[in-house]
Amino acid sequence: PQILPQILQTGPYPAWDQGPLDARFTMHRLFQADDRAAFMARHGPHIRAIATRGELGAGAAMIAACPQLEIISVYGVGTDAVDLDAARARGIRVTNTPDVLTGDVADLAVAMMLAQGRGVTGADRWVRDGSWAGRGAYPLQRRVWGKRAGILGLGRIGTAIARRLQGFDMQIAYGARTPHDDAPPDWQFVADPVALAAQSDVLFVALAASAATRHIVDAEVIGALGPDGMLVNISRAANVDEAALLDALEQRRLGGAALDVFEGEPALNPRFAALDNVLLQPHHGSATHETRHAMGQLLRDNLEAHFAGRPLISEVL
Ligand code: 8YV
Repeated sequence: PQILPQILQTGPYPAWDQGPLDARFTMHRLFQADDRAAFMARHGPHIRAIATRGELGAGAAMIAACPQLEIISVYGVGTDAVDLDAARARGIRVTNTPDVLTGDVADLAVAMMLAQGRGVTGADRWVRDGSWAGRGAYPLQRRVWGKRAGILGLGRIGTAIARRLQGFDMQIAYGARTPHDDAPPDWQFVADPVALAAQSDVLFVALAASAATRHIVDAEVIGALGPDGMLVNISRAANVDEAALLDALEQRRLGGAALDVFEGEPALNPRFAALDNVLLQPHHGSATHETRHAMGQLLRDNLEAHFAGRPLISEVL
């Protein structure tokens, strides 16, 4: 019988992905193992690929436990949880799922801005709990359209957010390492995150997370955004100093925040739940049927391409 490539699977996939993976590869489900160390000791030596998810990744220890490892295929665009240096040092290839999720993540970022800005979830509760009939009109909110947006990170997702915001007649400024020559001329480049925050009503964090971007949104940036400003994070929690953010929200030094990502998620710092000036979302920027099907397909297509000796489709390393 044919010996199928052995793949380490770090987390669950939907049935429509698991079926085709099981048919084509021998999948070793680490997340179902009672004793993970024993599981790795038994299967690690035979593993040729790791199929992982953006937030679970493959750290140095996992990579070291797989001496035959050839490729890490990430179900997600963010590869911050993969030890890229360790992979690079051993010539291990890494793929992700860019492009297919860009529009959905940008949609959610804009939805979060609108929901937080106009009090959409509070207004829903107001209707449901009878407050509308009992207490009268919902409190007035702040206008969103026409305001000044700052986009930290003008990659695929940041650009898709900015294009959507143009439809709300918002002024666009962006923070990046260098100006983007292909950006529309009316999108202003602001190198310093503090300066960007100071001139923004809404600051979007759309940066790929790395050691270099850790806590790039710090107390100073949050202070510059100010009591009328809103922070929207659809990237990674590590890009924001969460303790400084909680302090500012509690002390009303920041107007509001809309967050799809949290330190230690899915567990949440309990201070968040007590706040009425923050919108909380369960890391679901890419979570539509359409996009998740496309992400699973791309993950498999990269693995298939690798084992067939064809060029990878979306290669990080
Ligand atoms: C997750 C993401 O990967 O693309 C990313 O970087 O964070 C998400 O798409 C997704 O939740 C699957 O785990």
